[in-house]
Amino acid sequence: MTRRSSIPREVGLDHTKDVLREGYQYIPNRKKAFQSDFFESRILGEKTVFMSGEEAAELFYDTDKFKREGAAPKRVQKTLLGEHGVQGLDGPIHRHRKEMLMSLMSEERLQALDQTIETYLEQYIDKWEKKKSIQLYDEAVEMIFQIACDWAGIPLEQHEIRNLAPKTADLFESPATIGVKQFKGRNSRIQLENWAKDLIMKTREKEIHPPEETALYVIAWHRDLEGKLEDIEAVADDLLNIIRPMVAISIYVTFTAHAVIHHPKEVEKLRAHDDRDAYKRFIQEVRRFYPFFPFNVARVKEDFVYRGHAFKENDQVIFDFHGTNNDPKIWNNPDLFTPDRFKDWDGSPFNFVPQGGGDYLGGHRCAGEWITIRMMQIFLHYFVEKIDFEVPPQDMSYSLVHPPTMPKSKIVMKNVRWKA
Ligand code: HEM
Ligand code: MYR
Repeated sequence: MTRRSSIPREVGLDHTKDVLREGYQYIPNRKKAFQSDFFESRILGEKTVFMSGEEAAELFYDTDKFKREGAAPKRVQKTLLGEHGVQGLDGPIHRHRKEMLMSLMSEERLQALDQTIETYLEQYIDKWEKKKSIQLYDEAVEMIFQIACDWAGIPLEQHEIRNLAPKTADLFESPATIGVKQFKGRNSRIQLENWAKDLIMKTREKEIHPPEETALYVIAWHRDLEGKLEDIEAVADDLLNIIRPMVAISIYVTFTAHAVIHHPKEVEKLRAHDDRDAYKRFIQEVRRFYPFFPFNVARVKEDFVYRGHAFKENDQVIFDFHGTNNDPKIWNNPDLFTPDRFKDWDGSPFNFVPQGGGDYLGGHRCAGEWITIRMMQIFLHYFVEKIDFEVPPQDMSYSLVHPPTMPKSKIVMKNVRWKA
């Protein structure tokens, strides 16, 4: 007897164009139309199961069912991720490399990072005071690139900052583009991989001496499961897997400012000082509410049946981060910005997934989630308690189509000054 699949199917030959046209909304639109968290369609010439919501997250992060080898599209590997980093690994090799990355996230190292962030923020605010206005996103990219390198034990020459900071931003700005922007992203990756390899070689040859606790040291000296120094291509990608996404926090910094500007009542609650978790809740709500990473892709490891649907080895599946964070079955009034909703959040690893879900070591959940939250909290604290600024007329709207998105004006702040 054959079981009928309970997963609706979108008719038509290929829907890649619809994914490009609808962006963050492609999956949520069909989820609504089909009244189903799971549906089948075809993109990039392949049958694909799309899934969204809490049950879908639990399935997607089941590493017995799905793998990442050969999952990411080439245009994403050649820009955002690299071809040899931790994102494309499975099983014991993945865990071994992920343990190395997670070892960089100890409370001590996070505290050191907090300090570094504050030092740079203070320098930049002194600089901003001397200018009429600043564009927050571009300032954040340049500042956080230096913060990331400083924290990671990477020596930087002054001229490298202006060259390499925007190239790092190209990596996450280009994966979903075609034409000139895609070409630029690929070129920036080639240059940054050469830079990373050079740093690792110089560390191994003791030409430079990053402190033992830093990312550069740990990554350069990491050994594989057979005890050999890791392949340089692999660890260069993983060094960039620290620097690049730290710089990508610039997008969240920009959305944090957007939220501060648009929700003065919520900002007043932060200033009330009677509730230490209020900052964290505000940041969690920024990560839930604003679109960033739209979805991710995996492949079926071995045949299995779920909801009557036969998942076949190597079939493509796509899980919807943004739609899960805005799922009305999980969140009341998801389109309202309401930090207090996090007072009652159950902490599930499957219903709030701005940086992926599931397990850090056993799965592919983002290694930098704690860094992201802490860095955003520090920026928020400065926006709310340390500086004053004016907001000149500008277009702060953001598209829900092209990932990653951000406010069109990149947030212009005028007359930035320290609070008296
Ligand atoms: C993986 C988002 C910041 C390092 C991921 C994933 C997402 C994500 C969606 C994939 C989860 C999956 O595959 O299912 C973000 C966002 C960030 C951010 C929106 C905000 C800017 C960071 C930071 C770091 C980092 C600051 C490091 C310092 C990584 C690494 C992985 C990853 C190494 C791969 C994990 C693995 O494959 O096991 N991130 N991330 N990310 N992220 Fe982040
Ligand atoms: C990072 O640098 O790892 C964090 C932020 C990256 C955001 C990139 C968003 C666009 C990616 C589209 C990917 C589609 C994957 C199939």
